[in-house]
Amino acid sequence: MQQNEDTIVAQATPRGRGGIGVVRVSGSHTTFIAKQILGKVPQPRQAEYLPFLDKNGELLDQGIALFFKAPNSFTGEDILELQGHGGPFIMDCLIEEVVKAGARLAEPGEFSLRAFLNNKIDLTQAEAIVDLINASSKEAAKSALRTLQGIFSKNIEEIQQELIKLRMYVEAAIDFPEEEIDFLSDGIVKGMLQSLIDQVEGVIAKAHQGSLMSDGIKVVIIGRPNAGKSSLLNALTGYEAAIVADIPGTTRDVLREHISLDGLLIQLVDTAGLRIKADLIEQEGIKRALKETTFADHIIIVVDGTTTHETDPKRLFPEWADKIPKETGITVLYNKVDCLNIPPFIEQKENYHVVAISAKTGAGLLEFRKHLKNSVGFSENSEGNFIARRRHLEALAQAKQHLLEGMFQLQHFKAGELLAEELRQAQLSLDQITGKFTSDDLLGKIFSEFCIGK
Ligand SMILES: Nc1nc2c(ncn2[C@@H]2O[C@H](COP(=O)(O)OP(=O)(O)OP(=O)(O)O)[C@@H](O)[C@H]2O)c(=O)[nH]1
Ligand SMILES: [Mg+2]
Repeated sequence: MQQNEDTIVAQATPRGRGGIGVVRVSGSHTTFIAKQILGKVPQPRQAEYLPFLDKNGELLDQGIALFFKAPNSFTGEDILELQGHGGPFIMDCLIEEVVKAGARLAEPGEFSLRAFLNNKIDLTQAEAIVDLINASSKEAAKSALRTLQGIFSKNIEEIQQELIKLRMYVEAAIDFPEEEIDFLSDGIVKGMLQSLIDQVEGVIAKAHQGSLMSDGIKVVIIGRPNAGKSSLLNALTGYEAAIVADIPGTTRDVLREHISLDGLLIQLVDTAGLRIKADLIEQEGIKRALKETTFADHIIIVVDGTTTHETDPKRLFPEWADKIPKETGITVLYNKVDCLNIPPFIEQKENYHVVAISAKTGAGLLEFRKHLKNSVGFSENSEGNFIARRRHLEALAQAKQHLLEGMFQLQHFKAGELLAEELRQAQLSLDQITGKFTSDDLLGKIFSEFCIGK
């Protein structure tokens, strides 16, 4: 375990006034700093009530000091926690003294980065810390905790163990060319490979749920002016987030709201109504609206049922519908059923759904919410899920792709060498998830998302 020469300090509690505020110090100068500020190094893991002193021995504050001796600490280094009174001024003075004693201010996520570099936690666990802190629902918090406990990593490691076994088997076959064909034809390799593919698919399903809770999805609402887009936004958020008026062209800017549907995190985007005749500002709004759709996971096209029976996106928006990426889900929201005297309904079409509701009265809204969850594959049962991110899903998808390619090489060409290479690549992809093999760039990106003091 490496004690970092460079000793870091940061406030671990949020800034502002509170009963207590915690300053955290980590690195090899920690004991020296403890002696400077407390006059002693506290017994490891024993809370001591001590005065906090400045350089001239004057009292700054007094509170609880906790010392964790390396390697038995969060970062794996010596850690000192000073729990003082939580006022911004006192906290700043305390941090200043720690800096004078030889520490420097920590970068965002630096404590967690050190924990990772010292093998205290792996990458999925480091990310789960952020997800737990940011969790906005019970389901998300539970899933983040499962990842933090290492359940996600354990799933990945189990797959890796089997992958290593299979690689050894295949490499052995290559080393004995006269027996290679037998080796590869005896069904064992195929069986092991298939089982690996099934396991990766299983983890992908659970990770997908998890990523819906941490990264969430982006849902963009578009349609003609006055169709009821802003009314829908308000109905889903439950408050008057957007101005609603019967004047076409009311919304000109892009409006964003975050909602959670039973743990599914959604960024909802309301946009300017699409029409040809628009003034300059509205034209800019329309341009922005269309730009939003290119990054959407799901698009809701709101149609005013009192003006048309048309629900086919291609006929509604011939100039634009073709540009929607194929993988983006589309729901046509047939709005204002209250004026049509028909009940709400859901109908599945070839590559989109039609959902009829009234954004004004709320009729059909419950079914629409359910439909939204279903259409992105979100299940309410979060048991066994772990929080995961898009980057994990991408790595898992890559691993699966290599395994499938390996299967192809095996079945069609009995190509042992190519199979071995695909297996090796699959392993590299999985290594990226836990951080065994991760570029510095990626590490920098991951830890910079943390806030200071974590
Ligand atoms: N009867 C009825 N009226 C609705 C419904 N939804 C919206 N409206 C009305 O339709 C008008 C336009 O609603 P908005 O939500 O502002 O429409 P919009 O699509 O955001 O319009 P722009 O921002 O101009 O593009 C308002 O007068 C709403 O009260 C509905 O389900 N039933
Ligand atoms: Mg609007």
